Amino acid sequence: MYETIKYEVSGGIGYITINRPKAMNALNGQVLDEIYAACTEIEKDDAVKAVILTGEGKAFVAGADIAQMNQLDAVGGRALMIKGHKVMNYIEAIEKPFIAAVNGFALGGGCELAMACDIRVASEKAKFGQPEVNLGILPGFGGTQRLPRLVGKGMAKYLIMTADMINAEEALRIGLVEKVASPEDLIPTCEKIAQTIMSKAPIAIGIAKSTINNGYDLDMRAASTLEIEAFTSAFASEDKTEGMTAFLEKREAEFKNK
Ligand code: DAK
Repeated sequence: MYETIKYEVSGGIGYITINRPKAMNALNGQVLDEIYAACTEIEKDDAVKAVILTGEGKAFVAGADIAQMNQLDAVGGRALMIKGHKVMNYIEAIEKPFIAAVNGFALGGGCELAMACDIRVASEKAKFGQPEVNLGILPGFGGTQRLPRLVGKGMAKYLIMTADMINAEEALRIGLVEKVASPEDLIPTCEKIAQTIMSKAPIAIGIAKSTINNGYDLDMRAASTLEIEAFTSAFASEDKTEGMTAFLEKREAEFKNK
């Protein structure tokens, strides 16, 4: 069904693997369409409780497809940009955890895709960068906005203006990734994180994700109101009764996503 990605579900985890290794998994319109389509499946499918997004071969994603971009006029560029933003925003909107398993180069749109995920784990071989200024452009899939939110304004400007590539250790130090693993341990590390999250109350996890994402740009008063409403929704769930009862009965909770 998909040509540029692989998508499979196993043990409650949806695995999206971007699969254009000969082009370093560069994001063209088709890849973006297929990631979006996989996200539609993920959103609908109750069997999928968490997602791991990775790349085939030595790159995670080496950016937007330069060959395709080079053919586009401003109108085509704008359409591609809207498509890219739709994908990134959709990943943020789905109330399930997305973990980026950054196996190699995460450049430009690749770094932006990883930043749209909830948690990033880097292989020791990963390299991050926003090299757009080398091409006469600037980050176009949300990088000027998500990067400063993750690493601070100064470091974001440094990375975007110098186009410097940084390694996994530096990405960890500046807060661009949450963990670093050896290449062999990358997927198992992501699976362990996914399994830990999957053992918690799914409604609470989903609402926590949307509350963090939606509250981040609000002022504190509006954000606090958002949290009160979000908390109230989780408080009304059967999982809240189960979680608290299980604690008091000194047993493991069995959450039902209700
Ligand atoms: N696009 C298309 N092809 C790419 C590519 C890319 N981003 N990155 C690599 N490839 C292709 C290479 O052209 C090469 O193809 P062949 O020559 O084999 O046909 C093949 O992948 C292998 O690449 P290399 O031979 O270069 O491999 P190396 O190991 O030597 O180097 C590298 C790996 C990742 C360091 C290098 O390939 C590289 O620097 N790649 C480009 C990185 C980059 O500048 N990425 C683009 C960032 S700009 C917008 C929306 C969003 C964006 C822009 C506009 N709007 C719609 C307007 C976002 C832009 C970006 O992401």
